[in-house]
Amino acid sequence: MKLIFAIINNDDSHEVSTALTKSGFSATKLASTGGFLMAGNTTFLICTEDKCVDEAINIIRSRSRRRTLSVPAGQGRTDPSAFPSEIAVGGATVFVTDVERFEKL
Ligand code: 2BA
Repeated sequence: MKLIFAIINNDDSHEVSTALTKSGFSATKLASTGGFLMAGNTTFLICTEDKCVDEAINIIRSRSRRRTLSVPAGQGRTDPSAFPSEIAVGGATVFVTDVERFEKL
């Protein structure tokens, strides 16, 4: 079993969620905040069989758009003078980890 963490733009979250559910995946959505921009995003937790990981990631990839955001000077934790006025965010940021034990009690 694997656990997929997928950090998704809030604007894509509903579509990702619907597509995963339609394909039979169980997912938990957590409200999260990016450490750099301090803007809201959605973190999906998806526990699934090893053989299904690529299918889940393909669903996420196809529903997560890359966006260019204008960022006001001073936003984000860097030197404001070095901060770009535009920044590319997403599609999704995905981590996959092993699950030692999975039970529903
Ligand atoms: P944020 O941390 O708010 O980052 C938003 C975007 O700002 C990032 O987009 C990236 O383009 C830029 N960025 C982040 N940290 C930066 C830095 N130290 N210097 C310059 N630019 C920086 P994405 O890479 O697409 O990330 C979108 C969101 O995914 C992040 O929101 C964060 O919530 C999560 N994320 C990305 N990489 C991560 C990682 N290695 N570990 C944990 N969460 C991560």
